[in-house]
Amino acid sequence: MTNFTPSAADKFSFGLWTVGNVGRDPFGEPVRAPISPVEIVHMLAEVGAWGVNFHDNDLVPIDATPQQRDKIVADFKKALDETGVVVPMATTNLFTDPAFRDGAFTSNDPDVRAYALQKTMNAIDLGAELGAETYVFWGGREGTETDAAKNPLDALKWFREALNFLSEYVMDHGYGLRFALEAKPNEPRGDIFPSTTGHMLAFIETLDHPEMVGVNPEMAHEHMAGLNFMHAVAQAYDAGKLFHIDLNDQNFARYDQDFRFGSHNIKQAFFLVKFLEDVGYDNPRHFDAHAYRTSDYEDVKAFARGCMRSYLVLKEKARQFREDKEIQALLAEIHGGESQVSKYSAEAAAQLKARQFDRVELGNRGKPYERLDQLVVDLILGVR
Ligand code: GCO
Ligand code: MN
Ligand code: MN
Repeated sequence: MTNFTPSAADKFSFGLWTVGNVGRDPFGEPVRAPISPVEIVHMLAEVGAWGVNFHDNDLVPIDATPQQRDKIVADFKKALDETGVVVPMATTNLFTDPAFRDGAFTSNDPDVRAYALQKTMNAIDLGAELGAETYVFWGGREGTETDAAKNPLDALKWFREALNFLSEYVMDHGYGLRFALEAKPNEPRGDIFPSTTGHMLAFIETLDHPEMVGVNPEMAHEHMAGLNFMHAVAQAYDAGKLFHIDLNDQNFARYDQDFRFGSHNIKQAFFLVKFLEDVGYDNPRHFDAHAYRTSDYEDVKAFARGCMRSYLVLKEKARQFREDKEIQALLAEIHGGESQVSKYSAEAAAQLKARQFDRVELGNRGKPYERLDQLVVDLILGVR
């Protein structure tokens, strides 16, 4: 039995914007005083996290002078060195500044699109300088409220051009970064594109350098779209594109709640963790969540510890699932032997056409999924 203490091997990371979230919402002012990136790194070390991620402007304010930038980066590096916290991922803020009111790479304004590229190149330099290996693209305002304003084909073309440009930029500089595209269906735009992980996976294949581009699926975002997150993650993994993951929690059919991982849909969180552990996922496990607005910073630490603890508890449950004799016996029964058809040949097709099936008997075969699922529920609830 483990004590659920996080270790570097778990690759648990948090964004500066997550534990540093000051609790502003559309209806209310901040409830927590801002804390510096250096303080956040120390807090993350204290709770046992492995990595810290940032948007360019989480670390360096958008209007900082080059001298201010250098001082901030030096202080941040010192905190990383002192604590051993690493920077696995970096990204660009392409949504806060009013310049991005109509999006960044997909703004209808070509000057804004060019500015977004310039800002991202600078942010990539910053990320690479701090050791990031993954660069996330979340299109915060890439979208519309009215389809009268923007043609999605133009938006896709502009987004593609931007990613192609930036891929070459990364290669040209020998940065070795991989891109991870993060989808979200809406908020803050009425509709954001591409809207789900599935859309992103299809889009990646249209790029000039698809091999360096994967996805960063987020649990809350797929839940906002009413989808099964684990299925999206599995499809990304199957495509060799699961470069990064944003873990949090969320009720269905709500705004982006960004709750503590494992706090709401425990069963879905279990199947997700089980999937990641079963396949041996080895990229960062990033908690893109924030503490309740009611929390003070002590409670923010409880939030961060809780994200990691729930992951590790569910990992232990996944191990129990694998070792549970009754569950495994049921699974063996359910899976019913080897596939009988795999590769096409004229002979295999002819044989299959000639075979007699007892359709009625096939239809009478029940599956003990209720029994199986209750065993899983008992396991998750801790009574097995
Ligand atoms: C959101 C997103 C962001 C991104 C972040 C990194 O809904 O606000 O999830 O938190 O993950 O910008 O790209
Ligand atoms: Mn989100
Ligand atoms: Mn996210």
